[in-house]
Amino acid sequence: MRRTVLGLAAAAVGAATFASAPAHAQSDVTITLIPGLTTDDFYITMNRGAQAAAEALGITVDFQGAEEFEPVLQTPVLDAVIARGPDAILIAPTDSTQLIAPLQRAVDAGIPVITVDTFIDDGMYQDGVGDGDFPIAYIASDNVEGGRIAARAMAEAIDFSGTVYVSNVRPGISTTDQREEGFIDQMGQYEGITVLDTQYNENDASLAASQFAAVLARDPELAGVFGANLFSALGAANGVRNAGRTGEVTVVAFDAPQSIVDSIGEGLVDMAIAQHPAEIGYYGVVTAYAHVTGQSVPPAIGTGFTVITADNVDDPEIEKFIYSGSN
Ligand code: T6T
Repeated sequence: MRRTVLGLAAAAVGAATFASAPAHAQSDVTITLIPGLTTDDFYITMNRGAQAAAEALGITVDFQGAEEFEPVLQTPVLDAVIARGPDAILIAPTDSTQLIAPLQRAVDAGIPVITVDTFIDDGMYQDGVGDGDFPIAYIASDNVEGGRIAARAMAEAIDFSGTVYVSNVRPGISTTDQREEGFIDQMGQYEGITVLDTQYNENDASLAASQFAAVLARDPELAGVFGANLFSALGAANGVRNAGRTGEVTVVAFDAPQSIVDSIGEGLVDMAIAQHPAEIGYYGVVTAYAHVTGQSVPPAIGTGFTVITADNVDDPEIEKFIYSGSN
C-alpha cells in the first residue's frame, strides 16, 4: 500500500515529470466506496461502475455502508474504514455539514477523500475556502440543473398553470437540496404555477405516499408532484396511483430504477431524470487512482443525465441508464 499526498507546488512540478514518463500500472491500491446507503439501486449501480474501473485498473475497490441514509449510521462505518487504512476513500456524505469533522479524521490519518454524488461544505474543493475544502474532488450530476429540467417538464405538462409540490428527503443533503432549489427557481418563471411547501419524507416511500394523500386532500386540484430522489418519486407515484389519479396528476421523478421506468409505460410517471451512477462510480475510482499514483486531478467532474419519457422508454439505448439493484 502506498500513499502519496502531494502539495500543490509538488503536483505542478510532478505534472511535467509524469507527462514524459511511461505509465506504470500499480495494482496494490485499495479504495473504499462508502455510499449514502447500501440498499438503494442508485448506489448499487454506482458500485457496478466502480468495480468496472477497478477491474480495468487491476486494483481493489470495496463497498462499505449503512442501510439507511443517516449521518449517525454512516459515521461509524467511515471510522471503521479509516481504521483499516485504504489508499483513498470515495464517499457520498449523507449531510453537507455533519460529515465534515468525520472526514477530516480520514485526512488526518493520511487518507485522501473524494466525494461522489453528494458534497460537504459548499462542494467547491481545494479553493482555500471553508472547513470542508479538503476533499480532492467531487464527482456528480449537476443537481441544480436536474431540478430545472424537472420544473420545465412539469410546467409544460400542466400547461403552465396549477399547484405543485416537491416531495423531498430532508434538508441538509446537498443533492436533494440543489434539486429543490433548481426546481423552485425555475418555477418562479411561470406566473400561473404555485409551488406549495416541500414535504420531507426521510427517504421513506410509504411516508411520501401518505404525504401525497394529505396534500391532495387539502388541494384536490393539485396538478403535479416532483419526487426529488428515488424513494420520494416512488412514494409520490404510489400516492397518485392509490388516489386513483393516474394520468391526472403529473409526476416527475428524479432517478430511474426499473419500477419508475415501468410506471412511465403505465402513464403514471411522466418523466424520469436518470442520473448516470455507474459513470460516477467509474470516474470516482479512476480519479482516486490517479491521485494515489501521483497524477493531478480535476477538483470537479460533472456526469450526465438521460431523460426518460413515453417517447423513448422503449428505445433499446435507454436500457443501460436504468438503475439495477443487482451487482
Ligand atoms: O438520488 C440519489 C442520490 O443522488 C441522492 O443523493 C440520494 O438519493 C438517491 O440515492 C436515490 O435514492
